[in-house]
Amino acid sequence: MSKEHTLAILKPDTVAAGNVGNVIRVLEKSDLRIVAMRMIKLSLTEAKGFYAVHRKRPFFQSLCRFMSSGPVVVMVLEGKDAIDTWRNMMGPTNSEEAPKSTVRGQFGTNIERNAVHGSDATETAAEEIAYYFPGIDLI
Ligand code: FUP
Repeated sequence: MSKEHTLAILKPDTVAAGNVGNVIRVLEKSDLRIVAMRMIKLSLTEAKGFYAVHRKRPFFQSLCRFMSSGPVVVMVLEGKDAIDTWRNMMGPTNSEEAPKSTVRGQFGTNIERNAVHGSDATETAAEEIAYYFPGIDLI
């Protein structure tokens, strides 16, 4: 796979803990490049829209409350196999099970407060990037 783009979110726990710079440092030392970035606060409705695929799951309400509890940083990352590369850097969903070498292992707390999000496939990456960066011109 050649050059790819993915959406990363530094979740409210990362911002509240003052770990935005730490995650950016990890990214800047990696083979990925941050090509767009902004800080926003999701409304509860926006969080529900973003995680709509999980709307029937028992953790949905709590997840959406958490995601709308404070500012987040949304980013577009670029690089070779960016989607898988970022997900490998993130580590598994549950921060309690994530190796310390991963972002979720280092900066997350549990399965809900897990520090970061990353798109999981080419189509979702395109949708998520368009949602947070409408009209962005990625080559
Ligand atoms: P991931 O792709 O690793 O972000 O994980 P999922 O798409 O399965 O889940 C999306 C988000 O839902 C996770 F980041 C955290 C949250 N979640 C929970 O809060 N509880 C669960 O049991 C599973 C996921």
